[in-house]
Amino acid sequence: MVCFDYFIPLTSIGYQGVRVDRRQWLQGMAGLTGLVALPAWARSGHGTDLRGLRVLAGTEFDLRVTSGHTRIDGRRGHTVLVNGQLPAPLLRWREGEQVTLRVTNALDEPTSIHWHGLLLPYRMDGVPGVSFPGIDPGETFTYRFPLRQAGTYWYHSHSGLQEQQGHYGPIVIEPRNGDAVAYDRELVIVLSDWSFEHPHRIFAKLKKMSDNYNFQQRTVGDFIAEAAKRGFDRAFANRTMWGAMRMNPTDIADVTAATYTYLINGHSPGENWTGLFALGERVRLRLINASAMTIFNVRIPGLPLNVVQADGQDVQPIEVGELQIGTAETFDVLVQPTQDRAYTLVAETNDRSGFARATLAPRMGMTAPVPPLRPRPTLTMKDMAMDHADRGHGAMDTSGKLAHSAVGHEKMAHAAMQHGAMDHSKMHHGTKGSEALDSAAMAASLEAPQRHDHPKGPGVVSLAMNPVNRLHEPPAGLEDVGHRVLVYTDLKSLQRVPDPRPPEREMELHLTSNMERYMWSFDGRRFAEVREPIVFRYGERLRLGLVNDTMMPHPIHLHGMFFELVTEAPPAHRPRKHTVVVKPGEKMAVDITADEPGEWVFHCHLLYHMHAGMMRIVSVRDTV
Ligand SMILES: [Cu+2]
Repeated sequence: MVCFDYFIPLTSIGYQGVRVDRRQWLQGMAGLTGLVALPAWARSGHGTDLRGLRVLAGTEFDLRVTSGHTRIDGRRGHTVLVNGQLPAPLLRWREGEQVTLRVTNALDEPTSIHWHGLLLPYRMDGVPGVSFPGIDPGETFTYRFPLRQAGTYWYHSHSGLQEQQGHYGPIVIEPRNGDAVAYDRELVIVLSDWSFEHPHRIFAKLKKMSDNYNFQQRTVGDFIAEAAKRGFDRAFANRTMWGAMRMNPTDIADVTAATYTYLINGHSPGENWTGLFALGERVRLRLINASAMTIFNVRIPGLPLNVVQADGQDVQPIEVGELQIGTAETFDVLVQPTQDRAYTLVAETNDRSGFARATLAPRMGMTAPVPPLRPRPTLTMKDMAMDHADRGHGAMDTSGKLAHSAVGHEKMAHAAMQHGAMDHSKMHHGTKGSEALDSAAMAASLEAPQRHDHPKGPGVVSLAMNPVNRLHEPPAGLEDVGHRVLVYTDLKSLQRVPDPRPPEREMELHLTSNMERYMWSFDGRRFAEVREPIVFRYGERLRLGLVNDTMMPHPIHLHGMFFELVTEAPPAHRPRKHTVVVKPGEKMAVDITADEPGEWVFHCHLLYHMHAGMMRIVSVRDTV
């Protein structure tokens, strides 16, 4: 289904409402070489600075990385810019072409660009020290690679913490053989998190006190409310349990609205970036989460979201009222506004400390109500992989017995959580015969216990005792929102995946942490402590198990290759992704075809988790 009535919404001043036929536009682009600047696609209520999306199209590009200042909500902040833009320019490419990008570093520190989600020779992947040396100040590095795929992607610095300061931009690659999705207009929506604090300062604060930015600790008032709802005993038991484990059930996000302003296309909620539509149009929103640390829940009150693509890959359309977009993920959704009114796109952070906001409207200057932040979610026993019952909503609500048992076995929980020394056999003995052993737990205890063969030590404070697959569960806080929420098991590849073979080999990797010391790692070892890479044999089909021993969700990203989420979907139609959010206490698996030789990084896409050590090298080679 090829859609030729597509047009480019040139909504900047002087171009508003101009329709451009897609073929004309593409022909126009084909004739241009070098740097092509089109008018911004978008504008904000404030207009005129360096923010918003500027499009660069063609096959040759010059990108210049500079440091600068920009005003957000009237306050001046220090930024890292590409061609003077925040976000970096929207790169518009065409599948099958070869692109050349000369990236010049005008910073006084090294920089780099990583092309997130793109299949390319590893020397072009842009990770300093792994795939290339990085780009020193004053130097130009030329990236050159063929475009072997289509879809929505993005790019960002892989040097230091530059990404937090604005060094990220969107990529749209037009399919060579027509789009599977028919639409009339597209709007690219880049979500990000901005801080006036320097990222090194944020990191230093997190090291000192990991819940530094958590201003949402529970209060006496919360306790009274909980006691009124569930009874004093259960409320008290719940408190005591969390206290005994020295953990905080409101610890959903490390960095919050206490320091962040959440941006859409570089604009704060108050600046209200606005995208235009004409009534009845099918509008394709290309949602990109380019934030450093933030997972967003996205909805447009009054408009269902028809999800058509995930991480650049077409999926069988699925209509939802809301979706969660993890850091570094992309989702394309179709919406079709039929009323002559404005709609608010609200991207609430998963801890509900703040939100990003934009407006879709038939005319500039219109607004719609912004829904208030919903109550924040709290962690459950399931997030600690301690809930044996397959609960529907909120472990504590349906398994009070477990709460009591955890309190009763305070020492055990304390030992396991604080020192990480306790192994599973002990854990199972500890609970056996206690009043906590309900039938579900009994069933669980008959299964093989979760193995933890990795080193433990100070970097491993918690072990997932009974991790479960949670791909079918809505993310925390979206269990009871009254509309359908996208879950990973909803995603089914539209096209057949290139390699649906069953895996020949399995391996398992644990996501580990000591949150209090802000240590994040894989298998208990930080990146700096690991010499040897994870080896994939070239051409092999591999199942990689991911066990989240921590109480936070981690968006896990593999460079250079897609993987398929192992779901109930037929193997040929499992979703192909470059990034997957692994929930707390979750055990899940992805299948990988190791057909891209070279050295690739594999890491958590929460910037400060990666920086703290949650990263590994994957080496795809002929010999092991
Ligand atoms: Cu992480």
